Formats: sequence, C-alpha cells, structure tokens
Amino acid sequence: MTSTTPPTRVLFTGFAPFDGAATNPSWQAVRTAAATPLAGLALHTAELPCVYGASLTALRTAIDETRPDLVVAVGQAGGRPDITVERVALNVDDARIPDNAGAEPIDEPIVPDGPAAYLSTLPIKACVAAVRAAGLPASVSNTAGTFVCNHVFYGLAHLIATELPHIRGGFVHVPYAPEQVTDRAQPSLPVDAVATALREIAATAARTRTDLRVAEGATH
Ligand code: PCA
Repeated sequence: MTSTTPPTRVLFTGFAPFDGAATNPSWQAVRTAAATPLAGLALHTAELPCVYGASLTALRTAIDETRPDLVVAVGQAGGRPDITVERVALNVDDARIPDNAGAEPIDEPIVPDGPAAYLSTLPIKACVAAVRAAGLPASVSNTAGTFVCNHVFYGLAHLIATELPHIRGGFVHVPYAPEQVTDRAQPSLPVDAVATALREIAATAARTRTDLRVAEGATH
C-alpha cells in the first residue's frame, strides 16, 4: 500500500490596479506563478480590490473557497528595487492616496482593540534566501506601509490568530514591472521574474517550519 502526502494548498492573492494605473504587477505575477504546476503544492489565486474593508471580505471568501494551508498575499510597492518579504503588519489605516472606492482613512484601527501589530507567520528569512538563490533580488521589509496592502496583511494575520490557526500567511511587496516605468527612472522587475520569486517563496514556506537565524534587520 502506498501513502501519498496531500499537497500543501497555497492561496496567492494579488491586487487590482490602483492610483490610476492600468495594471498591477502583483496580480499579473500571481497569475503567472500559479499557471504552471509546482510539485507538492496546489496553487490557487484570488484578485483583491484595492479597497479598505472590501479587500478583506474578498480575502475571506477566497480562503473559504480554497481552504489554503498557506496564504501569500502580494502587492505592488512602486519604487522598491527588490522583492520584499514583509515582517510586520500594523493595526492602522492611514491613506496618502484614496483607495479605489475613494476612502482616505486617517489613523483608524483595522481591528478596534486588536493588537498593535502582528508578525508574519511565513519563514521570511528562508523565503528571502530562496529568492536570492534563484538569482533574484530580495530583502526583509519592516513596514508594509499603512495603505491597503498593510490592511490585508493585518486582516490576514488577525484571521489566522483568532480563527484559522492552522493557516500560515504573510505578505510580499513587489516592484513595478518595466512597462510601468518606461518614462520614469524607477526600479522594476519583469513579471516573469517576480512570478519565479513567488513560486520560490511558496515552496520554501511549505517545507520550512523554523525560520533561518540570520541577520536581515535594518539600522533605520
Ligand atoms: N499596493 C498597495 C495597495 C495595492 C497594491 O498593490 C499597497 O502597497 O498598499
């Protein structure tokens, strides 16, 4: 008799375009990442609206539909030069630009009476190491901002902490795609490269329970 290990179920989320952009490389990369099978993993995707509140409703629906073991939420961080694996989600919405529904909350808690912050439950340093080993630039980030990406990261972490402790999850910010910055001196990474990085992150998170103990901190 043979026994087979069930695949690790992975939900990748990406975002709709925002701030007047035509595309969002987070969703393009997530779709590309999930388009080819990956040994031992069952890959699922969901596109989230770039809207406070509604993004978390959509995330919850996607989790209920796909029943993931791992959630890798992804968003665009225009201006960053590398793939950044986020360490911490803050319990605050503070918008510098309106979301896609026109909301601009200032210093509002995401979960009133929730903890000030949650840490990622992904092995962030092992994920960074795996992306680098694939020949792509990556680092740990200590802030996901205070816009919709941080909102989704905090909401995901709160769900895991309060209701779904069998899930591990975190957030990854990705640079602009080259076609978004042809007229600007801004760093970018091709969507296919970002997709490769996301596949490395999912595979690494699936097999890594204890994170690497290596310094990836920042002095400022
Ligand atoms: N990036 C934004 C929201 C959606 C996205 O892709 C952010 O970093 O908050």
